[in-house]
Amino acid sequence: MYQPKAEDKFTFGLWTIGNVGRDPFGAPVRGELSPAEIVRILGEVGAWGVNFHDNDLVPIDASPAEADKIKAEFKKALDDTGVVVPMATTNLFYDPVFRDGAFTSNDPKVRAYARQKTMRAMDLGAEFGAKVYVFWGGREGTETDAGKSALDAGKWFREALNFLCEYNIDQDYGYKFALEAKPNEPRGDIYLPTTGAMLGFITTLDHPEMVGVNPEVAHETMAGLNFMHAVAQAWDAGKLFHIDLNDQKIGRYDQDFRFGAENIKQSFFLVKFLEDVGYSSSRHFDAHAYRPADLADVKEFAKGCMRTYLILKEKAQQFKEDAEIQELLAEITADDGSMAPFFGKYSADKAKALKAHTFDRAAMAQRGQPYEKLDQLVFELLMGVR
Ligand code: GLT
Ligand code: MN
Ligand code: MN
Repeated sequence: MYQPKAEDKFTFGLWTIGNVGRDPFGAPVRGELSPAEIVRILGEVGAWGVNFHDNDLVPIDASPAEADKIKAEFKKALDDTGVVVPMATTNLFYDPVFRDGAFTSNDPKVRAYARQKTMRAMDLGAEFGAKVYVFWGGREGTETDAGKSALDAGKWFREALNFLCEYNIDQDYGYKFALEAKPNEPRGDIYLPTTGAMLGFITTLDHPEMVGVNPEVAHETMAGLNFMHAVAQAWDAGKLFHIDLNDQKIGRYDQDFRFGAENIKQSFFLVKFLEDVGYSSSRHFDAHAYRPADLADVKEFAKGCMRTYLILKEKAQQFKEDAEIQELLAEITADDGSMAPFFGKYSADKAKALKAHTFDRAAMAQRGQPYEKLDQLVFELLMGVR
């Protein structure tokens, strides 16, 4: 039971399984794994896919011969295990050149270099069949607003994305771009800090149909927001191209914990949402093992992410089949149809009729909702006592 299958589309980044446990206060605690080794681990634990930044696969200073060797080994591991590459992205944050951002750096040379690096990374992703291309602007922000115009930064970011959309068309790569928001870290403030901000920004692009979002649990939660609500808005807009699943305590640094490690109920509502609407793109775990973990425990971390998702998926099914829960829901959402003439599209007659209608406000205000009872039932369902 709870064995991952290909149709679950569970994916991990090279940087997640390969995370060496470095943090701002401490050196790596785990050894480096080659991309091919990571693919074999993913095959072993039953994941469907692997995603990468350009430099997770090919180090930034690799010679062409070194790059060819790494790519050949990676390709062999993919072929041996059946692991696929659904998503690729660019590392526009690690190298010192990006100290003041990439597409929004004040230095035009850096802005141009960021475009060049991204086009090359798109080539690399396409070579391995990636169809989703993620943009996480980790360094696109400021510590002080004294020296950078937020308006210019927005224009530069828009122009870069427009340029790269055209490159996508030119090369016939068929990528869907997925913008990933984060409120802060590593910058003091990152531009377009929420999924909602990204959704608004997308409508200003030349090819809005090509661009969607990649919301991450940890990032909305850092800002104290309800992640599932952001996901629902993205879904409603037809923009949920990818999702980064992990977990996080509110208000902390970006913890990227194992999916479901922190907030079981929120994770349940998220899985329930994704399953109810029929989300069918990658379920990507952008998480890493706790720093004390060794390699054996890293594998437990990866298995745990997928197993938790599948357990919560089963709970979502139980929620649907639970008679008492469904009865309560029917009561909560009851509709006798008497208001139907006032809903739907506007017409002058409808407006006139609604204005003339008499509501018994006091009686309406008397009606409570049994959310306490329902929520307790959800809790008991999740605890396995129903
Ligand atoms: C980095 C970041 C993630 C992004 C990755 C894609 S890199 O690990 O913390 O949230 O999704 O660039
Ligand atoms: Mn994160
Ligand atoms: Mn992420």
